[in-house]
Amino acid sequence: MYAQFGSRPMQISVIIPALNEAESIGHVVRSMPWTLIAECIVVENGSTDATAQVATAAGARVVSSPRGYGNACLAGSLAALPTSDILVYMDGDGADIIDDLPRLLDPILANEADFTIGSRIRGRRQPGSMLPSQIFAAYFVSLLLRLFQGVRYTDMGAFRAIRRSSFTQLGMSELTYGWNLEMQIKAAQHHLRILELPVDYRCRIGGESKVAGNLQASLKAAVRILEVLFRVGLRRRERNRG
Ligand SMILES: Nc1nc2c(ncn2[C@@H]2O[C@H](COP(=O)(O)OP(=O)(O)OP(=O)(O)O)[C@@H](O)[C@H]2O)c(=O)[nH]1
Ligand SMILES: [Mg+2]
Repeated sequence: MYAQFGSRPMQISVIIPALNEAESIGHVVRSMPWTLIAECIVVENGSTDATAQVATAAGARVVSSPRGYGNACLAGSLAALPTSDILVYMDGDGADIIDDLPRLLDPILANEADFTIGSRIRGRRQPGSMLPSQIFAAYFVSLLLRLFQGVRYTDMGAFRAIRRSSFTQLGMSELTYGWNLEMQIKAAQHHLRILELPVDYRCRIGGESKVAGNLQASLKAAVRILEVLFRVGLRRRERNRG
């Protein structure tokens, strides 16, 4: 059913950045479709709770990285098995719905896309799972991306899958909460085949919000997102003008 890489089936690595997610990470890792994926990597950097131990006990490979969300995503990507063909990213708080994973993988496995991104805006959201400010940010950034990059996204959610060879092409460098957006902009700039698909979303199943529910962190994330939008987006546009 799935595409082959040479003579073998394509291999999938799931990468989960997790900071103080001991309450949820065990459930998230245990819910993985183990017959479909080759490995689940949990990237931890500075948790003060038992995130690493719980994740290991649930079957994940735990790696550590310097501080920061993008740093964790990058470290997880670099730690993926050398034989992995597709990298999947999702959150460790149980908000992403693992049943949506095949929907993100299928177009890549069928060689119809290089990058698939879940849109919570287009999916079904549990009430309260996204704050009004997050929904506004998703619409606002989508509008700017359409204007600056000519690409249509509706969200900047974490749940996504990318062909590993395409990921390598992007040269990801943003080590903060701007990581997700940088990937989206660079995917467009590198002319990847991008497919946005609806995914469902629920409230985190335990623990504390590191971003959306924390005013200071949200403001910092907003600044980083805007910075990435203008630094990565405008710079490449100017270069393209030659
Ligand atoms: N390793 C690592 N993980 C992080 C860091 N910051 C956030 N995360 C993880 O990134 C994911 C997203 O963070 P959340 O706190 O869920 O952010 P959010 O989804 O905007 O907020 P909620 O709506 O409350 O869930 C979670 O799995 C976090 O544990 C970090 O600095 N390092
Ligand atoms: Mg969350």
